[in-house]
Amino acid sequence: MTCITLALSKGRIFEETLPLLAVAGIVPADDPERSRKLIIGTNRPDMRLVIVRATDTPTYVQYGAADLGIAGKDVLLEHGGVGLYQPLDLDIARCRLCVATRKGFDYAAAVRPGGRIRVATKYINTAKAYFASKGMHVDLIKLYGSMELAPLVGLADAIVDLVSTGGTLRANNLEEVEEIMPISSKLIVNQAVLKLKRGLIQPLLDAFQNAVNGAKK
Ligand code: PRT
Ligand code: MG
Repeated sequence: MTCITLALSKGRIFEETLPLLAVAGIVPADDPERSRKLIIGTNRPDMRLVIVRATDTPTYVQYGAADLGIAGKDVLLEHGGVGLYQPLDLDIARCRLCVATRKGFDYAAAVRPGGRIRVATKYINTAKAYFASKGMHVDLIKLYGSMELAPLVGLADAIVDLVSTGGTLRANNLEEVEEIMPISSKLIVNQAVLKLKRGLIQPLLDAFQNAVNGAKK
């Protein structure tokens, strides 16, 4: 039997994907928040889920270890999208990628021609492209978590990070000074797999498309 493997990260992507899977008639056999299993079956004998770190999802799909996956645009931009087909924006796990500084920091002055700022982020590629497109000179510092701390302790003048409610920025006396782009999660498919397993994958793509259309109504 030909099988399909879908890569998902636990947390918000898993939770917001559940209703879409339900519309497609797919019900996971376990809850990854409770189970320690990394491979989870579903009610469909030809479909299973693999639970991965959010930043690893494109890698599993790129190499065909998973046939398809769901990943944030933030993660996809950093990955570069090699070997991936991105047929559908699922409009879930929405937030925005922003530049933020300490409240009161004169960002406008700091980024004037000739100025130079230090920016901490885990989105090095995206940040580099963004500031270059604006002709700004920045020194980028790679972090792996809690970017919000960096400006507070003098590691950086600004951060590039995701914001959804703004609560984390507020709690840390930071403010958003620029939006880089809106973010949502996309369905990604291994390019070779799409051709090889079209018969199995296409109905799934259609079901996801219907679920997204339904959710928008
Ligand atoms: O948590 P972990 O380190 O394992 O990995 P991860 O943070 O990459 O995964 P996860 O599950 O937290 O996020 C998966 C995807 O959800 C991201 O790649 C985004 O596309 C999307 N998403 C949507 C978010 C948020 N909203 C979000 N608010 N990802 C992270 N955040 C963080 C943000 O980085 C900041 O620290 O939440 C904080 C801000 O939230 P507010 O509500 O206080 O503004
Ligand atoms: Mg997180």
